[in-house]
Amino acid sequence: MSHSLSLIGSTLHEQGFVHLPGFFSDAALAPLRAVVQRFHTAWLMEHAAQFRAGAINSAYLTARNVLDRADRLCLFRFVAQPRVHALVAQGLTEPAFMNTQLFFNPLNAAQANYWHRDMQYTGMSVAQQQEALTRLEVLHLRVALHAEPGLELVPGSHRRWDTAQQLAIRLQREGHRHNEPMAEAVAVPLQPGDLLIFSANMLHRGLYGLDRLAFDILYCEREPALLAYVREDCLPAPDMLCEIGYPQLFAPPPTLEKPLS
Ligand SMILES: O=C(O)CCC(=O)C(=O)O
Repeated sequence: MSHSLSLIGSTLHEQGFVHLPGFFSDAALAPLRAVVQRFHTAWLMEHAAQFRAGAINSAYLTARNVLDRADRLCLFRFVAQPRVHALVAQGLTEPAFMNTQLFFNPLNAAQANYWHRDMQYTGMSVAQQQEALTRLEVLHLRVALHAEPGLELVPGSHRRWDTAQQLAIRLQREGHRHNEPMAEAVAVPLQPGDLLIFSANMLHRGLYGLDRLAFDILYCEREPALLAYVREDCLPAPDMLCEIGYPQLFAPPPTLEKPLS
């Protein structure tokens, strides 16, 4: 690794993101690309209406009923490989696997992108989002499978609440649109094999174009409020765990408390 782990950790802590160009070799990427392509082809066939309606991402690639055992194992091994685990451990105290997503281009090339913090889609009020900002950390690890314009991010915003203007833009208030340029943003274009780690809590938006097909792995702190988003059918079966590194990453979602009878 060309950067030291502690420098990656401190950059992630201060900026909210780290770009590691060429982190994965072509050889490491080839099996992942093939599995992802199989998932994407199946997804497009099954979700044609959603794609036509403007979808730019899919999720739950490791679900039991989509890919076969060998493909799922390939994904789990990728998620839990030592080099990746070492990075995730720089940003999270007790990391847990949360989900996988795939980001691609909209059917309509003119479709607008949108600034957001991931947490705004969980049903939290604005006050709750502000309170949760530094408490509920989720990291995206974006693996670029092809060249893509990447993401635009506002450095430091994972630890800092929106300015009045940023809030108006991302929530489309006071006549603002969520695809307006945002002051202080930096764009991070990606090449195949690049890894971009970023906090889901920060202000960010995807940049559409080129052949973008990005595999995002989401890891979170082992907090019940976050583990509640883990889908049990997306975790490895017990007989797979011995074939995967760091099985402790795959924490089952918290069980619902039994109602008192
Ligand atoms: O790439 C995109 O379109 C958006 C990515 C994003 O918002 C995310 O990963 O949370």
